[in-house]
Amino acid sequence: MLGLGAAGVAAGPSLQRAVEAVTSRDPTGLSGVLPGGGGFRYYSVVSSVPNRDASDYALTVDGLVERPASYRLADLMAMEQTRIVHDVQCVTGWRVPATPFEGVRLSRLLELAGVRDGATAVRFTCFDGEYSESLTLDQARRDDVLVAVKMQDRPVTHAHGGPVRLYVAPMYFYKSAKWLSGITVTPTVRPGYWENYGYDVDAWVGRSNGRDDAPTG
Ligand SMILES: Nc1nc2c(c(=O)[nH]1)N[C@H]1C(S)=C(S)[C@@H](COP(=O)(O)O)O[C@H]1N2
Ligand SMILES: [Mo]
Repeated sequence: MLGLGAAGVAAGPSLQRAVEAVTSRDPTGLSGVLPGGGGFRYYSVVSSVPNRDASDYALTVDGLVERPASYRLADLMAMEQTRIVHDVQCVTGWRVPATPFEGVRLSRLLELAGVRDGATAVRFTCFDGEYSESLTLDQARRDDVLVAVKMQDRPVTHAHGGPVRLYVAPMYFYKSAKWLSGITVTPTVRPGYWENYGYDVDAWVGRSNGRDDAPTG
C-alpha cells in the first residue's frame, strides 16, 4: 500500500490530484457512514480496534521530557477542561459544522511534562496499533488543540476514537488521531500514517493538500 501511495503522488500532476487519487483508492476500504453520526464518516485503518474505558485506558507522555507521565481517564477528566466549537473538515470533502469538543489542552500536558532542549515536535500513537500523527511543538501548543474526552457534549464514543482522541481544530480531521494512547516529544517531525501517502504534514484547513481557498471560505 505504501508503494501505491507513493506512485500516486509521483504520477499526479498536482498534489491535489494525488491526494484525491489516494483518497478514492481508500486503501483501507474501511471508511463508511457512521450510523447516527450526524454527517460524520467512520474511519479506521485497521479492521477492529479494542475497547478501552476508564478501567484500563492509559495515555503516556514521554520522549524529550523532564517528567514522563501516564494518565488514566479519570486523571484527564479531573484537569481543567476546555470546550471548543468548530467545524470538522475531512480532507476528502465532508464537513460537519459547529461540533463541540472538550478536554485537556495538549499545551497543558506538555507544560506538566517539561519539554527538553532539542525537541521540535510531538508524535501521537494510538491503541489501534497502526495510526500515528504529528505536530510541531508550536502547533501542539496552540489553544485550539485538545486531548479530547468529549465530542458533541458526550463522552467520545468508541467509533469516534474514545475514550480519548486528539482534536486539532484548525487542521483537516486526519490530524485528530482517534484512540490516542501515546504522546512522544521528538527531535524532529515524524510524518503520520496518511502523510506517508501524500497528505500534507502541515494540514491547515483551506491552506494545504492542494487547496488555496478564498479567505471567506
Ligand atoms: N486512529 C485513527 N485516527 C484517525 C483515523 C484513523 O483511521 N485511525 N482517521 C482520521 C481521519 S482521515 C478522519 S476524517 C477522522 C475521522 O473521524 P471519525 O471516524 O470520528 O469521523 O479521524 C482521523 N483519525
Ligand atoms: Mo479524513
